[in-house]
Formats: sequence, C-alpha cells, structure tokens
Amino acid sequence: MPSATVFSYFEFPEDLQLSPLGNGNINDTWLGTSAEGEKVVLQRINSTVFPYPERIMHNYRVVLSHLRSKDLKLHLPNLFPGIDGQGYLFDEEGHCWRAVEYLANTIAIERAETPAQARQAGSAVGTFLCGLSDLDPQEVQDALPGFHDSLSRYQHFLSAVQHNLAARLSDVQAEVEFVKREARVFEKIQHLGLPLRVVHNDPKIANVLFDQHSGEAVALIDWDTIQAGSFLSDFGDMVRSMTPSFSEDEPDTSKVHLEMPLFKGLVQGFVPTIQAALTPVERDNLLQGAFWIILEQMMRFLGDYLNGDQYYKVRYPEHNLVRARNQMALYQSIQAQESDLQRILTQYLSLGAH
Ligand code: GN1
Ligand code: MG
Repeated sequence: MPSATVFSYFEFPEDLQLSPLGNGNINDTWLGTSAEGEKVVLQRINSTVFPYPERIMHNYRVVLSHLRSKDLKLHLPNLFPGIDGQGYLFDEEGHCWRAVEYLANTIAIERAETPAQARQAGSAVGTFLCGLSDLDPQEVQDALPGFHDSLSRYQHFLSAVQHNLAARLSDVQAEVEFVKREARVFEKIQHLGLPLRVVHNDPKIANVLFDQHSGEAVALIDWDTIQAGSFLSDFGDMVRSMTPSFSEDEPDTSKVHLEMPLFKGLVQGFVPTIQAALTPVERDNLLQGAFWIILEQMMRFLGDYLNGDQYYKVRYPEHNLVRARNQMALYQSIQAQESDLQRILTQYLSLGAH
C-alpha cells in the first residue's frame, strides 16, 4: 500500500479510499476514490521488470503530446504531475509510484466475446498506432531494452532449460521441444527487415477500455511498454488476446482456439485504421506477427515456470505452465487455420487499397 509520502507527493486527500483494480501481471494497481467521489488510478511499478521509470514517463509525455495534436477518437489518459512535475516517486522501500487519470464509465475485458468487441478493440489500437506512425522512433527511449527481441529471449529460454532452476523440466519436455521446433519464426521475423515504429508493445484486449453503455472502445491504456518496435508485434498481440475462445488463463487447452468471427471482427476494425501507414513488408507479413508473439508469449510463460515464477504474478504454482500450454494450443489453432486467416486479411487489405 502507498505510504503517506506517496499521498503527499500526488497531493491526494488523506481520506482517499483505495481498492485493487484490474488484473495486471506485473504492476500493482489501485483505484482511489475521494470523499467527493473523485477517482484516480494509482500504480506501483514493479522495478525489477521496469528499471527505468524516467524513460516510461518521458515516452508517456512524448506520445501524449503527439497524439493530442491530432483529433483522434480516443481518450488519452492524463498523468498526475506530482509536486515536482516529474510524475513519479520512489517511496521509502524503493517502490516507484505514479498516478493516472481514471476514465469513468469504462470497463476492461479479458477476451472478446463478440466480433463487435474485437472490431472496436482493433479499431482503437489501429487508430492509436496510425496516430504514432509519423512520430520519429528516436523521440522515444527504450523503457524495456530488447522487449520483443525474441532471438535474445530464446537464448534466455534455452539457458532457463539448461539451468532448470525450479526442477520442473521433466514436466515440460514436450512444450520445450515445441518452442525449439517453432523458434525459426523468430529468425524469419528478424530477416524481414521491418521498419522501426513507435508502438504500444502490449495492446492486449485487457488494455482497451470500453464505454460500459455504448460498448465503444474509448481508450488504449497501460503505456509502460511504449517504445520503438514493430506494427507486426502489436497486431500479433491483438490476435493473441482478441480472437481466442478463452482467455490466456484457461487451463483446458482442448477449449482454446482462434475463433474466426472474432478474427474477422479484429481485421475489420484494425485494417482500415492502419492501412495508410503500412509499408509493403508490413502489409504482407501481418499474420506472421501472430505466430511471433504467441510463440514468444508461450516461451516467456514457460521460461518463467522453469525459473520458479520470478517474473509474472501467479495465483497458483502451475499458473505459468497453464498459460504456456494455453498459448501453445492457440498457436496450433492458428497454424491449422493459417490459409483462411490470410485470405481474410488479404481481402480486407485489398478493400482499402481501391
Ligand atoms: C504482462 O502487465 P500486463 O498484464 O499488462 C506483460 C506483457 C504480456 C502480458 C501477458 C511488461 O502485461 O508483455 O504480454 O503480461 N508485460 C510486461 O498477459 O512484461
Ligand atoms: Mg502492461
């Protein structure tokens, strides 16, 4: 919980009531409500995962002012500047805190239940990315160096396998073999020579806020991972989180697959908003982003399981393994439907080209 120092830094009233908010896997988040009913989102940033909060804040401000200069149909949540204007504070225990505007009457969801939700989410992320497409990647800093450098992540994974820190390797031989077999996807991405873009890097559906009455997607939140990267990985993370039949926490893998109507919804929402900004290599390889990011995510969960759950919050001992198997099932489902998925993408991409 935040100390009195945090309260006075953000000039919060002493009677601000805090309750846990959201399901983030890394940071801790609270909703603060004052006696007058004013609300604020307060976050404790996990400094093991995010060692450079000043870079996060720099990126936040650059992106905010860039997007504010455009008339986007998205709400862009404000930062609380704090008493020194920096917007973040380290408390006595070394935890980093920051506060963000709360968006009233919005909800977050863990998976799309209808194609309309996938379409809304796809359009919100596409609008966000297209708005950033003319921002020079040099303007933002690496808040998480190598975040989607999957070749380097793969090396870390192999070393987790080798060290077998938590003595769990014997349970996961098949999954490890799967990652090794498919890892060529990472090479393939590397060789595409993708243009560097300013991207969100974590545009999962839980980071899209929907108006609770109209169902419209009104904001993309959780900007901590924004830095230079690729459109493909953002598209991949959307496929990963907006098209499955069940969320990444579902343990029964026989139930996990990509749902074609949700994929169609996503593409319908995303493609028209981003199309003008896509270069040919991005346009032609969008679907590879899904293979890339889902395999990377599987590998990250599995690697963390092997390391004894050091990175992701887990609610029970097998949680990371469940998530890894879930991602593997999703990957296989996408493999099985690849040509249909590509056909749909090509269809929507060519609609806009006329
Ligand atoms: C983490 O913190 P959260 O839940 O928004 C992770 C993402 C993963 C995601 C999987 C900094 O995001 O990369 O895709 O979990 N964030 C970081 O749900 O590692
Ligand atoms: Mg996040």
